[in-house]
Amino acid sequence: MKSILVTGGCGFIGSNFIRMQRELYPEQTIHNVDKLTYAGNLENLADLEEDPQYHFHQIDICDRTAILDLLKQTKPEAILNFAAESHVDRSIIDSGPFVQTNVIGTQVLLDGAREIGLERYVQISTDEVYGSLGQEGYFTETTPLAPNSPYSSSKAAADLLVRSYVHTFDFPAVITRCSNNYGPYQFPEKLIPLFISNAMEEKSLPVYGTGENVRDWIHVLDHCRGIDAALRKGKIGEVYNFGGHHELTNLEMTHILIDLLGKSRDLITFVQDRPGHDLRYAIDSTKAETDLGWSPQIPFEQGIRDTITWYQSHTDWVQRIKTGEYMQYIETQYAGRMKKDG
Ligand code: NAD
Ligand code: TDX
Repeated sequence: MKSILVTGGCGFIGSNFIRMQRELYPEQTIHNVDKLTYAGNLENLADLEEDPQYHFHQIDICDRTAILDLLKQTKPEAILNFAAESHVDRSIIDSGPFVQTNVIGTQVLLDGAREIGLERYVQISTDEVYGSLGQEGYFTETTPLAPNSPYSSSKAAADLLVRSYVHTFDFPAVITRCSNNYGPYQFPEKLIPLFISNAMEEKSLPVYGTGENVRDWIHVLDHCRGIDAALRKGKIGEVYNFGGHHELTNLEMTHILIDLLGKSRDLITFVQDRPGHDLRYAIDSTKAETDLGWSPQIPFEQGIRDTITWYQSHTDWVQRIKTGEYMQYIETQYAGRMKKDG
């Protein structure tokens, strides 16, 4: 492809995806559309600032006029929609921005894409749209949608909108649904970067409930490779699940981080549970493996060590985030939740 447009490219997964695209396809031009919310950080792609094939546009995907103008002006062959409000806990505090960006923003992109006759649209979705698993079983692409949080229901709404455009307008879209990502540039509100940076500062690690909830962890670059495969090899109208085949309880993950950092397990504090906390996510990615020739490549043991090393060597990046808005969020989210020390 000559030109692609990525939304949310200044966030965690989008910035890793753009960097990977520049390495894999040097001839390709990339337009990055990002509103720069609290989670968007120009520093994440500072290394591409001088790259003539990379163009940044500070635009809200909900701004219909600005999006349509940009699409007409740049005429990308594909759009990859990463832009979203992405943190479950924030969606519990206020679901407004989630409905706005995740649902309305997707609608604006779909309409704009139709107007310019786009060739390919990829909606970056999540395994959370399937709801929660018990101790057994896996999510497949045919698992019924049963989102439980305002975040996941806004993502499911967007998926259904995409599905309806495929069905009604023959719109050329695919949807990807991935499990929990970890890796460099993840905003330190999410479990892994929050716990790494807290532990590095000898601050407590707030484990929700009993820490028995299970997540299926995948390195962000494996997710990005899957999205690239879906973009180039995915069949229109199809959904592709990606997972890391690496399930851990939150407490197991916390112990791994503490041990690799050489810190004390006394830092763990069990706090009040997340309301509606999904018990377990686990992905069956057979379809992506069979149809896209994709499989995760980065062993968890290697990936998590590299991630810790990245945070240890990017303390400035973390410290620049840990100011005003961030500290206020941490106060709102964690003050008053303390249950008992463990
Ligand atoms: P993130 O919060 O790190 O980044 C989101 C980016 O979107 C930020 O750069 C932000 O500025 C931008 N953005 C937000 N609202 C916008 C708007 N209205 N207009 C333009 N830009 C806007 O999120 P992430 O973890 O990188 O997730 C990216 C996508 O992947 C999301 O759609 C998320 O649902 C999905 N996803 C994430 C995970 C995960 O584990 N993090 C797993 C599966 C799927
Ligand atoms: O302080 C914490 N304590 C804690 O116990 C935080 C921030 C999280 N947790 C738990 C909640 C979850 O069971 O850790 C687990 C992981 O939490 P998050 O990092 O917030 O991720 P999760 O809620 O699982 O959602 C993530 O994966 C799917 C992403 O944030 C979503 O964007 C993605 O769709």
